[in-house]
Amino acid sequence: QLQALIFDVDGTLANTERDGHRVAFNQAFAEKGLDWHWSVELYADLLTVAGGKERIKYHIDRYQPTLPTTDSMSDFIINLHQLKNQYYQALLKQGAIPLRPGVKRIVTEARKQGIRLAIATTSALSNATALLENTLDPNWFEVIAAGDIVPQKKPAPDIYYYVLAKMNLAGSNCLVFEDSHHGLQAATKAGLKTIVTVNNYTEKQNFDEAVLVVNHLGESDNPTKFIQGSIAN
Ligand code: XBP
Ligand code: MG
Repeated sequence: QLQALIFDVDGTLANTERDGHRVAFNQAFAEKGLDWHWSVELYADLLTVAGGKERIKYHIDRYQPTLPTTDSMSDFIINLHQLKNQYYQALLKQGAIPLRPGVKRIVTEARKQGIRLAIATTSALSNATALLENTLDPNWFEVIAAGDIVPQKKPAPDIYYYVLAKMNLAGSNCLVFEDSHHGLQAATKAGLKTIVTVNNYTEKQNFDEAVLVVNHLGESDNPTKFIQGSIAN
C-alpha cells in the first residue's frame, strides 16, 4: 500500500540546474574575481558529480591545473559554495525557477489523500528549503533530507535509507520521483520504486531500473509523454 512519496529536488521539482545553480556558480566566480565560466555545455559534464562543493572540487582538479589539488572541505570551496547559494536563493526569491508541470498537482492530491511526503536531495538544506518556500511549503514535508546529512551523496543510497528510517517506513510502501541516473541508482539501491521525469540534461541517461519514465508529470494543457514503462507497472 502506498504510504509516502519521496521527491528529489533538483531537476525533479524544478529545473534548477541550467538557469539556477549554474548561473549562481558563475555569479559567485565573478564576485570572487575568478575567470571561470561554466557554460551550459560544460555544466553537463560537471553534473556527473553530485553536490555543489564536490562539483567545485572536481572543476579545480580537472580544469585548473595551476591550482593546488584541494581538499573537498577546504575553506575556499566552502566559502565559494556559500556565496553561490546566496545567489541561487536570490534567483528563487525572484521567481526565476518555477515548479515543473504536475508537481503541485501531485503534491496537493497526495496531501488530500493523507499520503506522507518527504524530500531526498543532494543539494544543501538551505537551497532545498528555499525552493519549497518559494513554490510549495516546507511544512508539507515530514522529512527534508539534504546535502551533508549523510556522508555519501547520491548515487549512494544513504539519503534514501535516512528518509525511510526517519519516517519508519518500509521501502515497499513508498514511491520516489527522480530526474537523473544518479538519483535512480540511489533510490533503487535503497529498494525503492522510482518514477523518472527526464529533462534536457538527463534524457539520454539509462533508466532501465525505473518503474516509469516520462517527460514530465503533466497538466491538462500539457499531457505527459510516456518514454518507458507503463502505468500498469
Ligand atoms: C543535485 C545536485 C546538487 C545541485 C547543486 O542532485 O547534485 O549538487 O546541482 O546544489 P540531485 P548544491 O538532484 O540528485 O539531488 O550546490 O546545494 O549542492
Ligand atoms: Mg535531481
